[in-house]
Order: sequence, then C-alpha cells, then structure tokens
Amino acid sequence: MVKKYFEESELIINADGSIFHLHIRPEQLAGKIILVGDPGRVATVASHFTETECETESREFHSVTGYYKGKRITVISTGIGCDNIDIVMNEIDALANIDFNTRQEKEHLTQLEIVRIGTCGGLQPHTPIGTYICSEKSVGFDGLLNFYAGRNTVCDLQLERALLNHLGWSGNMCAPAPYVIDSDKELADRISGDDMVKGITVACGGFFGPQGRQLRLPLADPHQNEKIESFRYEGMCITNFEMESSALAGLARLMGHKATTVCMVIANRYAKEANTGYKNKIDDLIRTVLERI
Ligand code: R1P
Ligand code: URA
Repeated sequence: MVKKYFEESELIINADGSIFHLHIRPEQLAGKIILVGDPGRVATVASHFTETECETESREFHSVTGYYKGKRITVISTGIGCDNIDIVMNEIDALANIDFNTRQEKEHLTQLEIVRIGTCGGLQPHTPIGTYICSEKSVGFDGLLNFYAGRNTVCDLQLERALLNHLGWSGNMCAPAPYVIDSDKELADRISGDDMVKGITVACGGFFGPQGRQLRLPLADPHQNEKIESFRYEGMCITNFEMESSALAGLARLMGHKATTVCMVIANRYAKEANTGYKNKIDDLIRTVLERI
C-alpha cells in the first residue's frame, strides 16, 4: 500500500527539524508524557528529575525531557483549553509516529502514555478542596472531537444521550453536542491507586459561563450546575469541571495512545469555596504521578 505523504502545509516542521508549535524534535520526546496547563508547573515537575536532557519554550508550550528514577519522561505545558490539546496531541503523535525525513507514517507505531496533571472545580460533597480526582470518563462540552471521523466509535453514546436528556438541552445549548470518552482503564487505575476519587469530569469550553459561573452576564441555563450535580448513570456521578480532559482522552483513543487526567480540586462549586494557595499541595500530586507513570 502506498503511504500517505504529509505535505509541508499539513505537517509544519521548523528549520531546526522541530515540530511547529512545540519546537521539539522527534528524538527529544519520551514515551511517557506529563501534560500540565500552567507553564510554571513544568519547572515543578522537572525539579524532581535526576537528569535533564533538553528544554524548549515556545508560546505557552514549555517542555522538559528528563529522568525520574530511571524513567524517561517529557513534561509539556498546554496552556488553557481543548484547542491547545488539539495542537499538543497532534504534534506529539506526529513526533512519535511520522518519519520527519520521508513525511510518511512510520512502519512501527509507538503508543504513548500520557497523564495530565491539572486543577479543577469539585462538584460533589465528597470532592472538597484538596481532593485528587482521576477522570474515568470525560464529557466534552468543547466540541473538538466532533471534527474527527470515528468519533462515534470511541464515544459512550448511551451516556451522552442520558446526560443530554437530563440537562434538557437542545438548539444552541452546548452545540455541537457533548461527547463522552473513557480514559485508558489500565492507566487510570494505576495512576489513581486507591487514594484518589474516580469520577466523570466535564471539560468545558470556558471557565465562567460554560462552568455555570455567573458574574455580570446571565447564563443561558441558570440551573446547569444543579442538573450536572444531580446526574447519575450506572452508579457514577459527575465529579469535576476542568477544561482539557475530553480532548485529551478522545484524541488519545483515536490515535491509539493511553491517556488519563488527574486534577486537584481548588474550588468546590457545591460548597462555594475556593483556595488560591494550592501551588505547594499540587507537588504531592506530581510526585504521586511520577511514581506511578
Ligand atoms: C483554568 O483555571 C485552568 O485550570 C485547569 C483548567 O483545566 C484550565 O486549564 O487546569 P490547569 O491547572 O492544568 O491549567
Ligand atoms: N479549573 C477549572 O477549570 N475550574 C475550576 O473551577 C477550577 C480550576
């Protein structure tokens, strides 16, 4: 079979041989990858490395490849939102699975192991500030996966329908429709161990309106969060809001990688509490993930 050639406009490679946005060269990417939203969190993760191999910085994408207890790991910041996850996932997949010399898919594909470490808003009484939540499933309110063929082959269509019925949304509300995606089960079980809450995470296309936060602008559905908090499906409930896990889980499934998201709760929407002094505590979560990845 003739292999597809990825044109210069589709796979953009910089003059130094690195991928367009991340500025990483293929040999600089490890098989185990930690994604964080905040570029400042990259240094916190890398501070645990015993050896640093390389470091790059471009826009919000800061990356370091190094070693933790003999494991080669790349940590990359994604900035905020599923749109950036589209860039990061496509570029790391290209680094791993496209030959940059021939611009064709490699003969042998590499499965990456990707864990996102983030912060989130807790939605239940059992997810107070400081809780670590591992996303077993992610609901995408962002629409990104709907642009890829095969979306229906990797989504939990029954849960999608049950959630839409529960929310009573139609028309412009949350268009295009939400998608529901499982994390990789083996990876989520290993990373969460028996000391994290497991749940369904909703990834939103914004921090305010899409997460039901009302400042000066009224919301299209003022009861959104009550409905999300009361939703139950086969013994599961929606535990938290953040802004990247759905695109990560969805693109990983379509590309054949293993991925999950773990977040620390910094605001509990149910109890109406927030804590901005979380930076030290997230280091404990980082150490746990470095041990388990
Ligand atoms: C919003 O404040 C940001 O925090 C969360 C959300 O997903 C969003 O990116 O994650 P990070 O702390 O990883 O950025
Ligand atoms: N990140 C989010 O996306 N939402 C929150 O409430 C807290 C962190």
